[in-house]
Amino acid sequence: MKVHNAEFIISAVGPKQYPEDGLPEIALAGRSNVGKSSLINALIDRKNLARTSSKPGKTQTLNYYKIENLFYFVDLPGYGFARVSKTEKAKWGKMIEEYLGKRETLQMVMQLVDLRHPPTADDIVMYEWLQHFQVPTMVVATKADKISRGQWQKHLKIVKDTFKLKPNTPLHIFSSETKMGKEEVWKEIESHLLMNKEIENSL
Ligand SMILES: Nc1nc2c(ncn2[C@@H]2O[C@H](COP(=O)(O)OP(=O)(O)OP(=O)(O)O)[C@@H](O)[C@H]2O)c(=O)[nH]1
Ligand SMILES: [Mg+2]
Repeated sequence: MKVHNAEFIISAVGPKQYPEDGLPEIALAGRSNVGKSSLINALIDRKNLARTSSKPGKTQTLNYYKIENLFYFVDLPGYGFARVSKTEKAKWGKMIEEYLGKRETLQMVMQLVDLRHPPTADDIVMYEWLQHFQVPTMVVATKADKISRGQWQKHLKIVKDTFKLKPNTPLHIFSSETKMGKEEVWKEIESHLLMNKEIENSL
């Protein structure tokens, strides 16, 4: 999908601030610094619409980006950042659970992992939680440019095995740096959005 219109809507801290227009939402989950905001920017061909940072844990809110007036990307705050207080962690948990567990317009979660490393304990908890609540999930293994092509399959297998990935969970390799995997990820998003009849004609 070639995106012509993408705009930042709101940094929400709770349900009262979520948009009310009923458009479908694709959320991005993953460890802090894994590349969630970078992936949004890569998909929509914008350098810095979704704010990225070299300081992990920067995104502490749910950031809504409206794409072509068709759907939202929701950039979720990253987890697993060690230097966050207990209170902050509890606040994060409540916010995420409230969103992932109750948001009716949520269509799919893109769970990001770093292709270089096996998914962490936090990653596994998140994946299992999503499966338990039957949230459609796709896994994106990113930062692929940081390892050589010959290593990709080996690392993908580690991701698959560590998650005990369900056969119906798509897994894609990606790089925000080289844009590798962009088409495949878009295809996956589009096929999820197509399940929503109202947008079928607009894509
Ligand atoms: N080489 C390479 N670097 C990447 C890639 N994706 C992200 N990065 C870098 O990783 C760092 C973190 O990226 P972000 O997109 O800000 O990560 P995030 O998941 O949004 O992090 P939080 O907002 O803290 O949760 C930045 O310095 C990015 O430039 C990638 O595919 N390849
Ligand atoms: Mg971010």
